[in-house]
Amino acid sequence: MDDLSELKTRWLHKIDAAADETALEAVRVVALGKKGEVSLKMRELGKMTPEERQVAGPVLNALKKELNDAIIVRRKGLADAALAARLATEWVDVSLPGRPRRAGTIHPVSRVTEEVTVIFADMGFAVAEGPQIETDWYNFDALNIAPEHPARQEHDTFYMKVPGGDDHAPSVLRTHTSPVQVRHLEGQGVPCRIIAPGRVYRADYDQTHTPMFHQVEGLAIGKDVSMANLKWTLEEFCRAFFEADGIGLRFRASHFPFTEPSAEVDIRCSWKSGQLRIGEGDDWLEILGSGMVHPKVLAVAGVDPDAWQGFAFGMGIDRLAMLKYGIPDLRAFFESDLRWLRHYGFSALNGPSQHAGGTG
Ligand code: 2NM
Repeated sequence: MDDLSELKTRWLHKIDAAADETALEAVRVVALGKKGEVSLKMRELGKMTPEERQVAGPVLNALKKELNDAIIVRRKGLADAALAARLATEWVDVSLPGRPRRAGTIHPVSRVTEEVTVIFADMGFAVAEGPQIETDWYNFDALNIAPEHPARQEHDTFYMKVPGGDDHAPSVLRTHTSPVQVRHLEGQGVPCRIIAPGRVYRADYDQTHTPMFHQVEGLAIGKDVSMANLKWTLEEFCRAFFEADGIGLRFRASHFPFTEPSAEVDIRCSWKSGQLRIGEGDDWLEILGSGMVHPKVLAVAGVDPDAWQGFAFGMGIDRLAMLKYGIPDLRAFFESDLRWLRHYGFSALNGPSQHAGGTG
């Protein structure tokens, strides 16, 4: 059995020399596989005498087992070494800071719309919406703005060409969100307490005007909703929005076709070294228009003006944003300049609905 001893030494050496698991498997196939060297030796047992076989059989079996065991040990060693090598090169430092990814920001108009919505929601106002392309009837006539009324020109209305023939009501881009409120009265009736925030359009462009801007209007109708309720509501709103308790407001008689009486509201402010401060000082800044809804407007919307009354108001969301957050040029609001958006934008993780806790 000397040749078996040589064979064993040779294969043990090859097993030891296998550089990786693939090489080791190749060695196993050539040594112990079906047509492997050891298997061929096993086959020779068949040609032996029983006596010879009784000696050679156990020796061959022992050899086969020894080589198999050596392969298992070697395989485990190679696998451990391979894992150790991967661990040494592929390790990840999970304590490293992540790659910075720039988060987007909430536009000041969106932010202020949310702030205003939250404040009025606390006072029981729901949000109403309507189309941005309106008929001139909803945008003007229903609001007591007659065809020859100068407001139609003052508003610098965008007229729309829409298919439908000559008897089709002219369409306009809404110049205010009041039509939303007329539609709401028609559809939902009274009593009501709503705000209508949204885009409005007027052909005007300079540092304080863009052809598209944002308004929020409010409407409260009840059996005995009064000018006093209007005054409290707007004072409460300004206190909450500008985060100043002793905020000074001035109600100045004015005129709108859709309200009677009408009042414009100024907020106290000061200009110190070019810095605008809201709420205190000796100057006044106009921030909104308001009044008691005109009986004609109620009647047109199907509400009996002898039984119901209420107030309405309107203000510019973009203008509120400029005042509260010190943004100088309205035009930049809609230029989508990323540096501007990053500078004046808000974190999405810091919404105004948590405003009870502070500045949001
Ligand atoms: C303003 C000023 C005063 C107003 C009126 C109505 C409606 F539809 F009820 F008649 N909505 N909004 C209104 C009143 C708007 O904006 C400066």
